[in-house]
Amino acid sequence: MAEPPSSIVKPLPEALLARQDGNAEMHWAAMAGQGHLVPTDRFFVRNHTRTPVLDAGTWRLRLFGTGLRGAPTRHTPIEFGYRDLRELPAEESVALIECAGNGRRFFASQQGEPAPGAPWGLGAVGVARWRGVRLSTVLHRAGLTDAAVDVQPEGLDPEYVTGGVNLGRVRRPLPIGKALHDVLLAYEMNGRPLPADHGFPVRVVVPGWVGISSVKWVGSIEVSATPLFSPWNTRLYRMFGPGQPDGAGVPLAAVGVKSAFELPWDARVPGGREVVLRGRSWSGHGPIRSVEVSIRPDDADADDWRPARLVAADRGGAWQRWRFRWRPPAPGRWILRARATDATGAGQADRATANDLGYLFDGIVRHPVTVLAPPPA
Ligand SMILES: Nc1nc2c(c(=O)[nH]1)N[C@H]1C(S)=C(S)[C@@H](COP(=O)(O)O)O[C@H]1N2
Ligand SMILES: [Mo]
Repeated sequence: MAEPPSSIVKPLPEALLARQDGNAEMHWAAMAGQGHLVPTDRFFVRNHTRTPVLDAGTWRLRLFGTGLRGAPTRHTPIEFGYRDLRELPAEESVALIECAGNGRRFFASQQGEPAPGAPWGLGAVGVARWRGVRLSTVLHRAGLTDAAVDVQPEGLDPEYVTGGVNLGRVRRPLPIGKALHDVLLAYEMNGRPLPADHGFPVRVVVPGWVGISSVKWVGSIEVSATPLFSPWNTRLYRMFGPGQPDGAGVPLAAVGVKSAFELPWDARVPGGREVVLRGRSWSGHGPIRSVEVSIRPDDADADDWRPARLVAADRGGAWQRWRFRWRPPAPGRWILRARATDATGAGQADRATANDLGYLFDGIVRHPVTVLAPPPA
């Protein structure tokens, strides 16, 4: 039987990516032996609808709003073409993009608190080398005024319809402080023009913030002297639920702390000899300072934490690789755990804060492996 048509353009080899509806999740085993960056062929894809195929020759970025000199309107925007952007001073940024729902399935499997939405494991995250123009450069050229408080990039992909309601094109306000700080309008990913699925010809890259901030296929940017609202900062991408003040938290910004082993789920590990376990940890709030690993035969809370060795080349980077030597004491089922602490002191606990839409899972993931019997001597 033929595969259903994909909303994604790039090939999705089973060894690298797992298809789930319109999205594709990276397999963590596909990062084993890789450097700091996630190769583009295995970078996760999250589409609200489908990847549009756009023409850089006719593409325009249109800026308008009350935060620009002369307050140009949607119909009288300041325009930039692809070549205009390419001629502006270029900058590179090695930045992490993580879906706010990454790790969502552990709310159900570890805490008995299921949440609707894409049932991501830990593979909705990636680090790439992005090249483009600073958003601040384009905003200043477009006539940014001191009155601007929010900017709202909007994508050129189809309008998003959910539960019978058309929410319009994907768009989400970004506070002017972050917009001017380290945000890129990227046209290259890992040294090549952006692939269609990752936002060709131009996407926003907001380092360390929830992926929805990094609008792909950007076609316009509203710059406003008053706060902006869209479904993506009001009814979506906030923490909803009983634990929240008035039932809803602030719009999500930086991602929390997470750790992942570069192993398949239910990996088979050779017995009878020392193995080196590898993984990565990250946080949107700052560099990772330490990582600890605990390995037990059961699912009980761990108390035997020991430090992992951090890869020196990643210090201060977008994420931190680490390794941990382990000699399995016996064949059978073992539970691997890793927990990290970032430069702000934020860490990972046994449970994450439950919330209605299953965002920001930052709990310690219990990763099962099977240790094989050693070969006879
Ligand atoms: N225009 C547009 N931008 C978008 C999206 C989208 O559906 N449309 N998805 C967002 C979400 S939820 C995430 S997690 C990231 C994923 O980026 P990637 O597909 O390049 O990994 O893109 C964001 N930007
Ligand atoms: Mo996302």
